[in-house]
Amino acid sequence: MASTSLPAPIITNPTLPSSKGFEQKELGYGFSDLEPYIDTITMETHYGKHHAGYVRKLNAAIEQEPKLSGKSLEDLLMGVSGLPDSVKKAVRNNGGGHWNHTFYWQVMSPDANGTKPSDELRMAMMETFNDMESFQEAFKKEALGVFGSGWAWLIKDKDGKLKLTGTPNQDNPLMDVTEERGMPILGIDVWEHAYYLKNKNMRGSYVDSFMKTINWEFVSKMYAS
Ligand code: MN3
Repeated sequence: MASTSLPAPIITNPTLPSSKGFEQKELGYGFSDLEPYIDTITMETHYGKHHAGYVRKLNAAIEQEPKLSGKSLEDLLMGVSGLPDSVKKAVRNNGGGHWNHTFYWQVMSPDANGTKPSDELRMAMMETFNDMESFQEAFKKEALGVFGSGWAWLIKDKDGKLKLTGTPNQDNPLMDVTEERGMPILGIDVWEHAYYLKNKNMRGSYVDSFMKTINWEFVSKMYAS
């Protein structure tokens, strides 16, 4: 049975809709800036078509249930099991899609090289994974283990412990329909649309490339929040 309690820690910067509904944040870097790790066409399509589509469909669902308007995206996701049946599935899929992609674009950075986990995060990672190499192996294994479309996450659970987990489709660990709940601090999209143009069916080579784009300053910030 899905738990109704909120995951702790609660997000400190909720994603609020404007008068026009939810909007995509600017990417913050160019479509070609993650080359050679993530290719330009994938970024362009992924941000401009896939992510934009989730936002459009999320807003269309909220319009059908005006009492949900004005709620933060995190509130909607943390209470998704209790939403009206008319919009539950649409909010789960498209609200999840909007949150997950907004997060994913920030995890990656063209300036990732040289960023490092904060001392606090490094200690927590050592405690859970022993060393960075073992973490990378475990993270890759989690990403490869997601069957079909979904995401792999590093989360901070309600006791502050780090954990790896995977979710199907656009689910994420904030949702009250998810088994392993917690605050995502790192996440990778393993839908084929995230890598197929460049890596074809080689998810592992995409995961290796993705690892080189991780902005550890962002991950550390999420861990501290
Ligand atoms: Mn995607």
